[in-house]
Amino acid sequence: MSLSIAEQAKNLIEKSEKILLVAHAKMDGDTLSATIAMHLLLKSLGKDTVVACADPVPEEYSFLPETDVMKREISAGKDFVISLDCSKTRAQKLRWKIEGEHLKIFITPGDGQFEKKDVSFFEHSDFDLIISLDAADKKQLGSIFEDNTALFSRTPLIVFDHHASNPGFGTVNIIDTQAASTTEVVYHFLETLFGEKWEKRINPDIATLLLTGIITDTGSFQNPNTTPRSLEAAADLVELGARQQEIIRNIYKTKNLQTLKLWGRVLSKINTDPVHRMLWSTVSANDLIDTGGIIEDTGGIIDELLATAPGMEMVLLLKERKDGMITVSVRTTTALCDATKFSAEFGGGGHTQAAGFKIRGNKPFDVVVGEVVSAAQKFQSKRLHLPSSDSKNSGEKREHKNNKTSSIDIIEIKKKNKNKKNKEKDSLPVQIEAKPNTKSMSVQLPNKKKKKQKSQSSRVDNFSGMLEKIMNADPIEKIKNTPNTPSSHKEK
Ligand SMILES: [Mn+2]
Repeated sequence: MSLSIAEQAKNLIEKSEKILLVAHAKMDGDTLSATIAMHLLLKSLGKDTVVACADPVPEEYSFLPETDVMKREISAGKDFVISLDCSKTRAQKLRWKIEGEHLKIFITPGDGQFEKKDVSFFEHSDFDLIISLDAADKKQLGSIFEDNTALFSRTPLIVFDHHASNPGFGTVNIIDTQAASTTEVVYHFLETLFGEKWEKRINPDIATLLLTGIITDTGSFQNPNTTPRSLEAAADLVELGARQQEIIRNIYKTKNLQTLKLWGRVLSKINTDPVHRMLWSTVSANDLIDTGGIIEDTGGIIDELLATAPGMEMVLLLKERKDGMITVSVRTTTALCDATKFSAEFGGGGHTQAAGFKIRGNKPFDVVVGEVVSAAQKFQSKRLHLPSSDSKNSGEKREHKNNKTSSIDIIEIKKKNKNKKNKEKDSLPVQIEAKPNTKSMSVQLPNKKKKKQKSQSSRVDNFSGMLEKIMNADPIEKIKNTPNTPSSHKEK
């Protein structure tokens, strides 16, 4: 971040009174905490702020301070202001009426008389400045941008972001692609904003918010975007009073029943292709309906898939939204496998090891899944210099994933740390391990149909009682026995 750009942003903030702060739609921990932290920081400078996001605050983040300031829509308009100088004459009474096409305003003086020269006019825009946090382009701001395009075109915009695909859509762009999160970008900006004693401006609430973005965007420091600089920032924030345990407890250790069911469903649908070193799973609209989960619940699943992907380079999670839009999250375990390059084939973007794209769902979800997986296989074939016939075959076989899966053997699901007491059983420490030499791995969660395997799945005893109960009640079983099986479940 060049100092001059940061200085420009500081100047814009200093001369603005009313500032609109916008988080990107489908809010995540980073955009939410960056936006609320900025709100608190600007409030401490005496600024009037409005904080908005097209989508609601996900439940797991409701523990964060001041999340109730977040508005779903804003009222932006250009007011015409009539100003009356009352320094010589006091205004006692004000009334107005509309006569024909005219609005007439009557001001009764307390004493003396008003003159023409006491009246002046000006336009008052709702906002002097807009600040976008963690959005890679304007479209990601969703309805906040779409419903207020005029406001966006007439108001200066500061963009804080860390996405490499960000074209710099602001008047001033503070985009640091090396930062793990937008909160990290904001953190590094504070020295410019507040000067020498900047650390004094960070109270425990602001520190907690800034740390939340770093923790959620690095998957709790597990993702490859974790850098010495982000670790350093995190350490500083803890020193400044960030409540790290509260963040971990609320985001990673609290999952409601629906979320657990949904995660179980997604983890049970893992497909692997060791030849192309890739792993993928899907969340269909039916998965959401059947489990009662919401699309926001799937946020951390991709990280869970990454953690369960030994030897895999590319991890895909394909989600079918209710409106038919299909979103694809792409993660890679090595920078050699560029997730942005693959996502760009579908018009998406992001970071080298964490990117994504969207597909308008004109085709059935299964077909799109097949096409994306096939494209990923081709991408990997080319990169790994695999014989071309190989990718062709895999591509053709893709619609029969199960045929390709040589065996369904492993099902080792256990608590990450079984010695820990039940305290942690609300967390989702699902670990799925592949047996060595297993060519393909498909994970089956235990259910009644698999009762014969009970002795084998007695390993599941390691699992917390709660999760076991949930899995026994997993609606997958019911669906399997229903004649009208939704197509998205047939792939099992
Ligand atoms: Mn982010």
